[in-house]
Amino acid sequence: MKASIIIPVHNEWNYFQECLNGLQQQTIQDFEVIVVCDGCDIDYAKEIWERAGVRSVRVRFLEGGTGVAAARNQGMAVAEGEFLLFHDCDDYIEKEALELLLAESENVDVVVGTKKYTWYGASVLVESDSKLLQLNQKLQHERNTIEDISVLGMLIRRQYAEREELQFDESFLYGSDLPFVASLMGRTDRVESSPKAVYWKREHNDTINHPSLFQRTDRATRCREILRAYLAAEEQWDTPVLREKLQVFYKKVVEPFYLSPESEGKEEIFSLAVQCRMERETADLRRKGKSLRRRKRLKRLVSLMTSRTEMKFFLYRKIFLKMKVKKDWIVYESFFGKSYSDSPRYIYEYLAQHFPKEYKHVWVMKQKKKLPYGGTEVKRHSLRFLYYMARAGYFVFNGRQPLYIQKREGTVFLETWHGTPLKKLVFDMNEVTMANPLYKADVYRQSRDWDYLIAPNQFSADIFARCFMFENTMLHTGYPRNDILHSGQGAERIEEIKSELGIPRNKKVILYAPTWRDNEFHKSGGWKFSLKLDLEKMQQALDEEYVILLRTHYFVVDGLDLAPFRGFAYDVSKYDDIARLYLISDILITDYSSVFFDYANLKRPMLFFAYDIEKYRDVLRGFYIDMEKELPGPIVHTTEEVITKVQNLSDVIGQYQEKYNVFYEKYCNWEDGDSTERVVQAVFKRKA
Ligand code: C2G
Repeated sequence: MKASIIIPVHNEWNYFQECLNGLQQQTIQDFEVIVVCDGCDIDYAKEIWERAGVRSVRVRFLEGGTGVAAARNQGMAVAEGEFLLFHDCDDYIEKEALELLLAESENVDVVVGTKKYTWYGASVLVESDSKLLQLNQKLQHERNTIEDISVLGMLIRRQYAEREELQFDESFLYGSDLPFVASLMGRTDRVESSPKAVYWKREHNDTINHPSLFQRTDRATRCREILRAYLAAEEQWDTPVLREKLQVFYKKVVEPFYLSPESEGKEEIFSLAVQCRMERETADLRRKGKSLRRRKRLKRLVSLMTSRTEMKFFLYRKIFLKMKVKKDWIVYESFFGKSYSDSPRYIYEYLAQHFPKEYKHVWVMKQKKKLPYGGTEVKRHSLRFLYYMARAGYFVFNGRQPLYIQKREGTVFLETWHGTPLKKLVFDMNEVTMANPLYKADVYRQSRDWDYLIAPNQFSADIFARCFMFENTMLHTGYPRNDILHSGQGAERIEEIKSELGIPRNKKVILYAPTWRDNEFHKSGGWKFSLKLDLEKMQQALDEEYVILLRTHYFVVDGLDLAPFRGFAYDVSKYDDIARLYLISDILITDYSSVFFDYANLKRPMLFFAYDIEKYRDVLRGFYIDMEKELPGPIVHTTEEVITKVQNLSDVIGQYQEKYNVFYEKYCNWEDGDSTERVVQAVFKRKA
């Protein structure tokens, strides 16, 4: 048998299946697998193994081991393969990895492959575009310290390891790889490399529930372990590489640790650094420490005087947050200030109409706008924004607040959110393919501040509680934003909106409102959108009877050039409130946007132009519902299909009548035109 693959498992199942899939796909299957359960449920490990279907190889499950080092030693003790390969249970290897390593193994003791870091599973990296690959690359450049030296991705001749009695030092929590690799490399010249054999080391995107060992190790422990590991390693391996990488580690990790206010363990770390012959650097740091800190303070002072941003945040922290909270001030924000819309708008209008004198209303708005009822406007992140955010008694937001906001004791946060979830959210997401791989940890921090969260239906209430790990008050009220769909369908209102938009009154209206794609973003910020509907064909076929309104998602910054389709296609992306567009539309075309849950309140026909459904569902997000089964309208993939369905609308309506009724019952039955009132009564009790 060519190889023994040793996998310690420590109750961390998130990526284990993927790890086993990687093994199952190896182009050479002449290996055994030794799974060492380090305090984990061995039966569950066996179950996942069965599921992965790694049929052609022998597997053994061992119980015991405390810590990675002990588990690996245990695995080594029973290994029977000619070579050893250590593999963590949350990583995966490319399918030729073993074959490529073995190809270089004749007459050598160690074959070194390539270890790369990734935030994504194999399917995402293969399928997705260059953006994710760029993010991966960036991460690799950020590393390259001595911490990075590890046994992962190496093929080791078992006889050699046994002859040299190589063992992982079990006194380490985190740093046992370094001395092990040093002994391995220091005692033989018979080393080859196989750069194309790739081992993917996986970063965990859920640092709240499933942090990796690296992510949960604090800086003091990191410093202590790695310096101690260096001491053990330099005795074994005479190479300048160790020293160079130690210097990088010192600069990147030890120095910032020393300069940070965390105080525990600094002396111990300094004395370890001195033992590592970093006396000069340590003396420098000690000497400079005080002056460095003074200089840092001075620098802060200068930037306070010269930078408006610094000054703004200084005032926020030191002055505004110390002023009294005003119970009757309310700050509203909808889609990050991009529009005056959604549930915050309707809550505002209700409060302004019913309690005209009792509140001061402040709206976060990106562009200047004349607000009804005399609300005050502020720009997101501006000084005035910080002032009101420090003092308001209520926040009514439909999205996430900036991370720097500190909610005061006595402030009530009403989070309205902005849609019934179709696409998986936060802690329900498996892969995080958006620009920020640590999105889950950020949302977790933000949602700790939410006191109330509005659910449009029971389905959402269940999901929100789980996906946000939300434990405060869920409001089972329906969305205030949809009240207008029950009360505002009068012909007059429709005429009014049509003339506001300059659309002919004698034509029927198609509204096309797609969502955004997580991975299609610009480097400079904002998301991309490319129109896949062929407007020329649409115009030719439908111009007589219809006009089409195109509305991109609020994240999208790419403009639409509709000049050639004047009189037929209208760009309504900047129009404040989509609910008013629903009211004038005869058909909705969308994809994976939550807009269809709201539109269903009108019981009007819908088409789902889901040209990239496989990628969206299987790679980017994953869905909560089975689209094919539940949607109250047909899924179409081409412009031709869209046209045919529009031309045969009465057939579509007939075919989907039953599904529509079921859908309506499940997602719209809380919404009856009085959601706003219910929300206000629950949250603004003191006044209402
Ligand atoms: N929206 C819009 N125009 C679009 C798409 C969306 O005005 N072309 C508005 C709608 O009010 C919609 C909301 O933005 O309900 C959310 O948009 P989604 O496309 O569903 O996407 P996202 O912002 O990712 O929110 O639980 C809901 C999810 O969070 C989805």
